[in-house]
Amino acid sequence: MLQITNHMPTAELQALDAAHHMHPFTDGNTLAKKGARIITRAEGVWLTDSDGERIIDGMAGLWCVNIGYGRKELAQAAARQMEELPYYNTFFQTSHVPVIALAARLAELAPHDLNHVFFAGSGSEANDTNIRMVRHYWALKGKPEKSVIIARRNAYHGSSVGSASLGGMAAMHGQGGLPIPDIAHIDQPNWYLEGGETSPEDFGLERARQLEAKIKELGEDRVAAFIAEPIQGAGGVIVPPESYWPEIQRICDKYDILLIADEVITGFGRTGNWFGTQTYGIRPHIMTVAKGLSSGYAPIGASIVCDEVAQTIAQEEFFHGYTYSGHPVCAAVALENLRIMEEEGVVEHVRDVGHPHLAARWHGLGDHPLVGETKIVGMMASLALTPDKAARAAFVQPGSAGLIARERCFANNVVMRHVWDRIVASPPLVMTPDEIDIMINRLTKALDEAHAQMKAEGMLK
Ligand code: PXG
Repeated sequence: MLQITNHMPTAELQALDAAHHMHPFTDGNTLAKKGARIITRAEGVWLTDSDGERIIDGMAGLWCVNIGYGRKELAQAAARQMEELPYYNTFFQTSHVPVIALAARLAELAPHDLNHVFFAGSGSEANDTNIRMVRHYWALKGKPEKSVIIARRNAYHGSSVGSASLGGMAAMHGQGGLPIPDIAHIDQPNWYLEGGETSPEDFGLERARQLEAKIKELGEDRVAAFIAEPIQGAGGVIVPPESYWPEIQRICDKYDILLIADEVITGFGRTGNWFGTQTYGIRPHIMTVAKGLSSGYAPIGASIVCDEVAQTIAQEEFFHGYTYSGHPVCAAVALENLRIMEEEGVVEHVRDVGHPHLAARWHGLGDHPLVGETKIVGMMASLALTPDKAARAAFVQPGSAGLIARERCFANNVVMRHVWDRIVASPPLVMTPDEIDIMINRLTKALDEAHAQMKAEGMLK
């Protein structure tokens, strides 16, 4: 058997990667020419690559490694559980200790009456569960025609057929015959790009009222649910105007439709509270969680469901479930992660230390000639790149500037994502002020270099 080790030369690893590994969301031919960056180790907020470079992780992996890398307690929890009970299912009227403990803990942490947990292996799977659960809920209520789920353009809810249908990414819908039937989309509350001369608060109300208009257009008797991320993550960390969520809540309350908050990114401390719904005062019937639930150490997701919906679903067999629903090893890792988060006060660290320091530095970037807007809630942040600050202008080729800036970040050993021409950051929640300074100093240098390159290429006004 081929031995793949960390001591192989980078070029050999890259060649094998290009020959055999199909990457998610990647243009395979372009990557094959360039060669993937190969990460070999990580500790705290620092990654090490196969050339021995030390890279500061401004993305917590993929918005998930909230407690940072290298926590031995999580490895030990996984090893202990593997020895005791590596697998058992939760079908056929059986259960096991880690899944019981995790469900009870989540019921304790989740706000108001979100007391029931249906487990999945990822956020995509959990959102697929939600599609079936809310439609089945209305069928059990004697209203099977209430099956349309309203979501938003530029939302991200996952990559499976169902969850990508909920998502509002046009490029994803263009591949593989999406969306599935009975999904409708309204516009996102992206004031910077779409708000024009309207004030942010009026724009927030306008965009929320699209939900009301869509419910009226379809008929209240056809609409099952509305799903949204409290703050869009993969869409570019789009922070809604303050007026947005209260109006959405009013509309969901007025019309008889369920509210699903997709907390896959915003859950577990990211916004400075345990959940983004608490930051915005939202009362969802279902919350989708994944990522930060285990800090990415093990694949696990879940739908956390309110009493009324869970009690209705319990009326008859729900023909739905995954082999790994409530996997004992993943559940044990998630429990240990939540224990550490609570005992070490990670959410308080975000609120009292991480956010204030990062926010001050992040807003400081607003003075940069390339930056048109800075946004931050808790420890998720974005900035809009612009060729012309005063005009809130967009680049002629959307995404071109973001890509250059992202490449300069990589070259300066700081990981950030770009979404079109927004740069987004979502570092491990445990990042210290000194580490935040290193991250922002590297980002500033990357922006300076990107600015010089764009100037040379005639991309700026
Ligand atoms: N909901 C939200 C809000 C997400 O951000 C999912 C659901 C799907 O979760 P899984 O575990 O199935 O991936 C996500 C995932 C990016 C990026 O590039 C973001 C995600 C996943 C992959 C890439 O920003 N978010």
